[in-house]
Amino acid sequence: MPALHSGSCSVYLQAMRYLVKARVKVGRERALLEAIQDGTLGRGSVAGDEYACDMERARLGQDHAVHWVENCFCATPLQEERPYWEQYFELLSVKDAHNRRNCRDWNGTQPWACCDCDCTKRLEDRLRQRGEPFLEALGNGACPGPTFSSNTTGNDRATEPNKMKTTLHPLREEQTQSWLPFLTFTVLNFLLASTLLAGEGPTDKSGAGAGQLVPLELKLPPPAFKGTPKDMQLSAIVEPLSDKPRPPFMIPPGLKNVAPGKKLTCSDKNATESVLEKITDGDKEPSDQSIIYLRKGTQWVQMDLGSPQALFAIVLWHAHNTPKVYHDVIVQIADDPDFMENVRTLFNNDQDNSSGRGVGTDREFFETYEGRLIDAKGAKARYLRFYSKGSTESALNEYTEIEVYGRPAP
Ligand SMILES: [Ca+2]
Ligand SMILES: [Ca+2]
Repeated sequence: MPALHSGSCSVYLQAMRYLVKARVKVGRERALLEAIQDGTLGRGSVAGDEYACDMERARLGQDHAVHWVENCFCATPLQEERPYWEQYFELLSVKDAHNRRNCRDWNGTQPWACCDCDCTKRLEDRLRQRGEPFLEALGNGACPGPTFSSNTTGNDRATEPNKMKTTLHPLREEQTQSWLPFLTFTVLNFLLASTLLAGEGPTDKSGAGAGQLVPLELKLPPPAFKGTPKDMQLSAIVEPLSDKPRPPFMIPPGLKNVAPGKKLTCSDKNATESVLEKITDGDKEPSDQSIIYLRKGTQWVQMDLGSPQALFAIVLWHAHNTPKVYHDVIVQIADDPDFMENVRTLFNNDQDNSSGRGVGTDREFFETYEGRLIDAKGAKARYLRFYSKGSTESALNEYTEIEVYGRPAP
């Protein structure tokens, strides 16, 4: 049985397969390509790497629209996926593509088969014969091509979502050109290389290759405890506490902690500016004077870096005075202070979505003197938000220090 979408999908249904028709938003082609290459497309969504898979299979039609088949477990078509797609696409139509007669899930032969059933394959085979591979067109700057010509203005396109069709017209047949397979190979190789690099550490988009990375050096406070109490009741999502130091984390050379002096705000209005300043004052000691306390429930601290920065590593200390595990630790970045634009999730261990920011897939962890290191993979943002919802020790929220390693984004 596949992993269920939950959280933002309020009702679970059998997997539905949709034929999606979309158009890349004006001026978003490069951002989309970068998001596919650096693996940030759909980041934060429970649908995981489905987005990249969908893009690999997507076809660009003669109508300059992009077509793909997508699985979704939500009650409302693409309820979970829509906000992620809409960062780059205008969704022109989303049509139920399920062949109930042939699908092993719907005809009862095999539950949950529709992620991988014959009718999906047949539909995708048919789609593969039409148009051209979307990734190639995108990589060549050939997408969406003539759509951007004078006969379609940006204003025209902006109104198209309101005219969303309820049925999908058959895709037009188009001859596949002989050079396309080579380009597919090139683009896929590039994607594979990006994926491998991302797995090894942050992606330095400015040109520094993996060989030029250096270990992140942190000034760490002394450990305040060793091991964890044997009688502590922990949920299965908590990582066991390691007794070994954290392995080196590689970053591009010359990065600085850009957090000190940056403007901090907070969901807890009792936390004054002078209190919040302690989060970036360099003091990471496990003493009461070094820790600030925020109200109970889900609370956040927000950092405004003043200008967009390429972020590579974030290190977070809630409080490491005693062995404890914080709940609903979520780190998001955005382009605006209200977290409406280009919101991306770098870390989320709220696996039951009790803080309402989406279902996290990361694990809970013990607070230690080393702090929690979060790989930001070179993502660009000006605003960061740090959520938490109390700990195994208390319903209150604590912060000791946050460090953000990055550099001005070009
Ligand atoms: Ca501090
Ligand atoms: Ca939770």
